[in-house]
Amino acid sequence: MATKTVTAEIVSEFVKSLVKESEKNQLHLVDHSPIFDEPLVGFASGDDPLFSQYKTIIGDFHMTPREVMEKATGKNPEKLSIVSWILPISLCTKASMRRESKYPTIRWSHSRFYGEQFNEHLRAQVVDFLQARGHMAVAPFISPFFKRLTLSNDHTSNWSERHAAYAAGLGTFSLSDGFITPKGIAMRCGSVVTDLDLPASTRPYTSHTANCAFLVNGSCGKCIDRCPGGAITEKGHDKKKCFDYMHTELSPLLERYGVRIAGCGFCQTKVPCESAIPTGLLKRRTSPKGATAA
Ligand code: B12
Repeated sequence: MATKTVTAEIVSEFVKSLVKESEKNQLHLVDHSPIFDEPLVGFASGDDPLFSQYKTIIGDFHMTPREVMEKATGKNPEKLSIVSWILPISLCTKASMRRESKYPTIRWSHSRFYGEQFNEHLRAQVVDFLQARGHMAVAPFISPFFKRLTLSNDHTSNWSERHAAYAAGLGTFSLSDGFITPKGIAMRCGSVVTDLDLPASTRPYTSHTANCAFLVNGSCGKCIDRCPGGAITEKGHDKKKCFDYMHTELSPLLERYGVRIAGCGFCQTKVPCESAIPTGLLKRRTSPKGATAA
């Protein structure tokens, strides 16, 4: 039974205050500056039909919020909501990447490695915050049933944080597969499923690729040249090439930077969508080229 009314604003403020105040959100082996800037927070209904559509778009293995809650608690509450957040990479880290073209900087790699540790902490803290107030809450990504899957050429999972963020009105996909938000594509994201009845955020787009200037009107495509692994073409993003580049070419960085995964991030920096939706390019009257991201 809920003991206190928890509103969307309270949840949003909780996420923002942790990002602002947590020592875990720091590049503690570089200069103690924040890994992430102020987050965006959005909400979706757990019964949004999009989540059933993801079974076709992604695969039958992708869990709906009801399946997540049922699997984690054995219960099927009347209401379900998703809290989703976007953690924009700091300006200083993005600036460091703009000067590079082959190897990510230590700031980027530590933002990938320690930033995801902070993101996991944030998921756990949001779950604790909601449970302490009498609500059910589950963070799929840090649950024992979360799975990454490698299916022939496809790298996927049974809970896609970006598809949750799409449902919560926070952005759309791009030619590189990256997720373009009002604070840009250079970000990490996370989510929690809860039995709270939170008002769903508006989705200010009509297609899942509406923020990508290449896919809308062919006026961009900068991520194609930025990708050091040749994984992005006019046809889209080759996940195997992307994975292989990160895990072979970039492996010497692991020891040098003291991380277990270095990330990459060239498709997310020095591109027009790096820190914002590229509205100027989206308004251009050119015709769409190449792939649809479907
Ligand atoms: C597996 C994985 C990978 C794989 C595959 C990535 C991929 N595109 O799926 C590999 C190893 C290649 C990879 C690479 C990277 N990753 Co990664 N990865 C994941 C992981 C663990 C699962 C992704 C997943 O489930 N994908 C599901 C598939 C289906 O997604 P998709 O193929 O991109 O989806 C397409 C279709 O669904 C399509 N679509 C078609 N029709 C429709 C219709 C509708 C309505 C909708 C909504 C969509 C849709 O749209 C999408 C784009 O084409 C997530 C964490 C998580 N649990 O979400 C992180 C995650 C995706 N990775 C992330 C990052 C940052 C990276 C890297 C930049 C590395 C780095 N850290 O430096 C690179 C490049 C990412 C990229 N360009 O996509 C971030 C995303 C950041 C962003 N801005 O988008 C995530 C979300 C981690 C996080 N917690 O923030 N990653």
